[in-house]
Amino acid sequence: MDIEALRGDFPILHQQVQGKPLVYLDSAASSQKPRSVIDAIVHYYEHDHSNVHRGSHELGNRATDAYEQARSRVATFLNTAHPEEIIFTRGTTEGMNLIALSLGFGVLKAGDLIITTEMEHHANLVPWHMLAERIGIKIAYIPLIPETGLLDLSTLPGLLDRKPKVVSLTHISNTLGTINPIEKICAEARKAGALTIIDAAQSAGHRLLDVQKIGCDFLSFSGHKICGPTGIGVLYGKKELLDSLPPVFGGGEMISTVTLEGSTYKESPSRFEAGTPNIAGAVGLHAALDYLDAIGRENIRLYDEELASYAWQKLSELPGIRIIGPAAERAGLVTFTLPDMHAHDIGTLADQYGIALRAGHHCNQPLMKKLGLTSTARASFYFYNTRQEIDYLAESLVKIRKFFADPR
Ligand code: C6P
Repeated sequence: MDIEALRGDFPILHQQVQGKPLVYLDSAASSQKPRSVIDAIVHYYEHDHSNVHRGSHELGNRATDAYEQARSRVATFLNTAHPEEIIFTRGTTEGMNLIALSLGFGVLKAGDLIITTEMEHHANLVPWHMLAERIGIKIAYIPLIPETGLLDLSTLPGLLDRKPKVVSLTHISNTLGTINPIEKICAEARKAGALTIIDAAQSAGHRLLDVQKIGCDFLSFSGHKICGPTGIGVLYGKKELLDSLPPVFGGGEMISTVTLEGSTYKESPSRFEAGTPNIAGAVGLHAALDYLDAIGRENIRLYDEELASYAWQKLSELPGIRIIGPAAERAGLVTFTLPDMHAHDIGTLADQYGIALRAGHHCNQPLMKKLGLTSTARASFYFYNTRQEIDYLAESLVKIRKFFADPR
């Protein structure tokens, strides 16, 4: 990969912040956007915008075509059996809520067991907590081994013996960088008769994802983390399951008939897409997927992992640093603490060097508690980052530590 050429595609990267060249190490929170995505959105609004699935006019048809082509493009990206298995959402969070609530409306009842893990983002915890409060589902967790940052999968057979209705977990941890063996877990869960849901927020756009190979029933990701715009995401679901599940939002476009007495609903994906969707977002996402596949997702995975292991090695040299998560086979991020420094101080001082890090609990409060921490700093990488940026991060952290110890 020609990283300098790729960096040239991202207008935002070429600026100074705090008087220093921007070093953007926060792509796990949200990635930056290449020119082709920005142009696709501008082109759509300048030429083709109207509402979708409604108009009998030229612009309505163009917008509908663009929206449905985006759906087909996502279907190819994930290797789904049908384009109708793609539901557009606002992002991973909405996708995880949509499937949890739909199951909660139609399938799950008091006492039913859901299995998830101790490393989940709140997007895969809070919806289940809400169903526990409202309908009395039970939740059990695959434990995290704090020393290795891996799941303790020796507990899985015992948990599956309890006949869970759903197994829902993250593919890649946004804090640990752990890559979970989702194919294996889905296969075991399926044998036990459970539905499987994958949070792919940190893996989509960073590696090949083939939902048929993974063998999951549902999978959710966000466009904004993979070079697409904010406000657009995807929930994949197996067609026969989606068509049998109740809708969550009601309104325009998702109905077959409405009378004053009640409504009947279309099949998927329409039954889950009430109201005017984010058409420009879908167009931007389409351009993002084309962009990523032109680079090659396997190339991106290898480069991400190379940067992560380089960063791990560089940052390990800092006295007293604690790096969280597995030492090897990790995704493109490194999360750490420095002695006697709050993560927010690290983030604020790194910003003075032009470096964008994320500091906090990363929407992983139970994970933080398990690790005995309240917050950490995180550097996360994408294909537009370089080893030089990691060197600069390591040098800046040395200066930050010195300054913090003696601010004079
Ligand atoms: N993690 C991070 O900085 P949304 O906000 O819906 O696009 O994605 C939610 C989400 C769900 N699952 C995982 C594993 C995630 O990492 C995220 C988003 C960001 O780590 C913001 S907290």
